[in-house]
Amino acid sequence: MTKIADQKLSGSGERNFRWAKAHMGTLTTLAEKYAKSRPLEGLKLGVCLHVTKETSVLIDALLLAGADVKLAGANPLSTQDDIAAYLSTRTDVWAWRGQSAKEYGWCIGEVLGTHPEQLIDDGADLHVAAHVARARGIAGGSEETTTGVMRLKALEAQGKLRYPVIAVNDARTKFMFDNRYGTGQSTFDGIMRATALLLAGVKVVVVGYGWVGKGVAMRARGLGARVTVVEVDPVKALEAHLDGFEVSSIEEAANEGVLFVTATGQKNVIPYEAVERMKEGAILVNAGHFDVEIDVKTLMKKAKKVKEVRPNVDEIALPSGRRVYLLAKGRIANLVAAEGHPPEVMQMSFANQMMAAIRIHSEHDEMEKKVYGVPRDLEDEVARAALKSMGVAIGSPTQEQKLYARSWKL
Ligand code: RBV
Repeated sequence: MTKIADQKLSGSGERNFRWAKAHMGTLTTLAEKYAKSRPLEGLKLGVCLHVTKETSVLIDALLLAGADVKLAGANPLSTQDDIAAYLSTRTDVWAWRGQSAKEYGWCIGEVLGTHPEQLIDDGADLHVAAHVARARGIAGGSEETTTGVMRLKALEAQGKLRYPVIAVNDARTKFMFDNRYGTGQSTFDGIMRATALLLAGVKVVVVGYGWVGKGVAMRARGLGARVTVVEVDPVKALEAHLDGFEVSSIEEAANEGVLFVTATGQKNVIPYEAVERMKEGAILVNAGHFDVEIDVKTLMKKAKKVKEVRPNVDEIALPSGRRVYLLAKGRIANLVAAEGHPPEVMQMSFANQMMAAIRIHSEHDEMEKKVYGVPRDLEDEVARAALKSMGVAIGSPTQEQKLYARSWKL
């Protein structure tokens, strides 16, 4: 009941699992605690996450807490085949790198076919597939990323959500760190592995100034790039301006940029017309969950020639005679061209996932068919544990200070 690329990679997968685990103290402390109490004993848990070394540490924790886990990858190109091989020695896995869209959907179908009682998802493809199948037998679930939460909130607004979901993405200990510092670093990790080009002095255009865009723009600046932000939300555009970035429209920025990074969760934020105006050699990178942010479809239709010039780099000859380069086929480049976010960041996201899974399991009867946030006390618990794992000590307010904060009266 497993389909992966190559079982022989499991030794390498186990080494990478151990490396990540050693840097994910927040999650492993929780894992040790729940390995004793086993709050997920016997729970059939369907999981759709990027199959990475960090995810293997979460899967390990869920298994130790007693869950019966079935795993599919959350993107056709993001699976680390050695990790899939290692995890398949411990549970059922349907994931390999380089799937067609059809194979990707098939893997999700296999997980649903095991009749899970609860789901963990990244991007909501598993949740949506479950809903198409009327979500029979599913008591609840959680969601990892902005795009997935957007999709689930849309279902909720239409009155179509069939079970309670915890939006792990909406925890401050997730989005402020994973989306910003995680994507900020791993996107450039992907860009550098794929292109090996210099970033200092280069005009980088970041499309979107949400938490991901902020992280990408901040790291681009740190690398010495000249950064322009494209943002259509007036408040976010203002923020980018006061953060000291050039702020522009995609039409304007298209003429100037050398490296373009999308981080919006929206479709066609780099339309084909913008690509047509770009300089010779411009590089296009997507850091958002789905491959819809750059209009790759039209680009491929119009292209005179497409050729892979390096792993994860396609050279596209345009009708104008100019060439542009597309990274990772327009899919989430930090996971396709690099290894995703670093473990120290994912320990927080996945500690939230672990606690969300336990909460849904124990409380779904009292919950409504709604998208829930993560309670503030859980966020604080994760932040404290993360600080400890990073060797940072903080104080606490005195009794006098606590009283002072509450002392204001009319
Ligand atoms: N993401 N996972 C990893 N190393 O396992 N890296 C990134 C990893 C998740 C991240 O939480 C983000 O919200 C999501 O991928 C986008 O699909």
